Amino acid sequence: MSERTLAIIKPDAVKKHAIGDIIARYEKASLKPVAIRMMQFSKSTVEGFYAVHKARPFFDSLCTFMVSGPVVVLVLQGDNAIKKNRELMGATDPAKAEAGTIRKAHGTNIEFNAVHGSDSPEAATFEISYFFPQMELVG
Ligand code: IDP
Ligand code: MG
Repeated sequence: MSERTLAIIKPDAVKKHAIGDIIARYEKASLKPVAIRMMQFSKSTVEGFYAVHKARPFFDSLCTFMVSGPVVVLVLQGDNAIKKNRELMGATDPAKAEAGTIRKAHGTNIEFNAVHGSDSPEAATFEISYFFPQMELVG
């Protein structure tokens, strides 16, 4: 079933000039970009986006990381896009990520892990609408 997911190329990966490699991986996996936006998050933007993690001990550190430089926010569309993107990303901790995954290739540690991907249909709906009005999705 074709569905949509939200991906973010995080500040660490943008600084490493990995935008092109990461988008190429999405395309090769038949995850088609239907919206792309490069932006610098404000603190309130990232706190709202990661509100589900508010109680986690790493919340403040995560927010500081996510405002540390520009990010690329994308909507990806394809069959089983949510699960497929999670597989392409690899485990949260790059040290535990499988070979061939984005986090294995570009992640540094459990916090600086190169990419975000929605983890459920509910999260994808919230996350896509957080950044893109419906009319900006070209797929
Ligand atoms: P996910 O990105 O694989 O879905 P989540 O558990 O949703 O992982 O965590 C959101 C983000 O918070 C991670 O991608 C990572 O950047 C950061 N993070 C997760 N766990 C830790 C931790 O134990 N220490 C520091 N940062 C963490
Ligand atoms: Mg998550």
